[in-house]
Amino acid sequence: MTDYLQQFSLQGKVALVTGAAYGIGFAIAKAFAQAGARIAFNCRSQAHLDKALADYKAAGITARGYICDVTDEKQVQALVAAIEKDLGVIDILVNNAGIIKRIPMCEMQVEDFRQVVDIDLNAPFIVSKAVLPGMIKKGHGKIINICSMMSELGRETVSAYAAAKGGLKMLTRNIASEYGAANIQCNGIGPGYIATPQTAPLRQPGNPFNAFILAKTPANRWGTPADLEGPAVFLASEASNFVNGHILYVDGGILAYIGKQP
Ligand code: NAP
Ligand code: GCO
Repeated sequence: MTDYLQQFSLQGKVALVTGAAYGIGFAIAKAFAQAGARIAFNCRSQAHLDKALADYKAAGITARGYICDVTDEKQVQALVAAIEKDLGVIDILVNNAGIIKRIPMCEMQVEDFRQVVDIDLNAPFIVSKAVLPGMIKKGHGKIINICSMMSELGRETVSAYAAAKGGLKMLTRNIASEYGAANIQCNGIGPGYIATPQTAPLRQPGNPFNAFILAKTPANRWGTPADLEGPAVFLASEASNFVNGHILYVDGGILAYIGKQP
């Protein structure tokens, strides 16, 4: 009997996970390594990079780290060239790097709006455009865009983030449409509310948002980065070769639930 689980293996693959110094990206990159992939990651801060390399090493993972701002096309092109030289042509890209600014729209400066859209939407375009030629030449590729609940829902103070993540959902579908014939699958992961530095302000003791999210989540808990590892390995592996343009929500059921009665 063939080894059924082999279809989930990432053995021999080169994966780039952007913004994987910590948080969700770190967990996904770690899972990819444990599934056999060679890992490249980037971030903007040397201090974050140095700590991340130590953290990957502590997890038994040899990851290649690079300083690169994903909004800068020349830096991204140099990043992809360096990874191809160090590890080989990129088979798997996870557009994970992202920021959020929680400001009421009428108080938000346009520069703040532009920065969120630049990192959360324009950068996935830039990085995907940089890796697609290698994937096309190789005859296969996987692109995974980290979307959000805000790809489907709005809420106060996150107008820029919701606009960007809504756009990222449609960029995902368009890459799937345009490059499916080249055997490239582009899908999204839509995490629910995950305990990372990005959501730390929402989880401060006494912040009513914490109870709010627990009431909106059937699982009645915040997600952890580890909850995203299996879904990410699935979408990066041959097991998902006929899954294309799909946003896989990993949210504990938030999108299915009206919320716990007070
Ligand atoms: P995080 O803890 O804030 O980590 C963000 C990562 O992105 C960091 O490594 C950061 O490193 C990097 N980064 C930010 N801007 C960058 C840029 N311009 N160029 C390169 N790297 C950059 O965030 P997270 O919670 O892990 O979230 C990761 C992704 O999941 C984001 O796209 C986020 O929108 C999405 N998401 C998060 C949640 C959640 O509840 N946490 C839910 C749904 C979706 P440097 O600052 O050192 O550059
Ligand atoms: C917020 C949160 C969310 C999460 C995530 C939910 O302020 O509402 O930061 O946006 O980060 O995107 O899926």
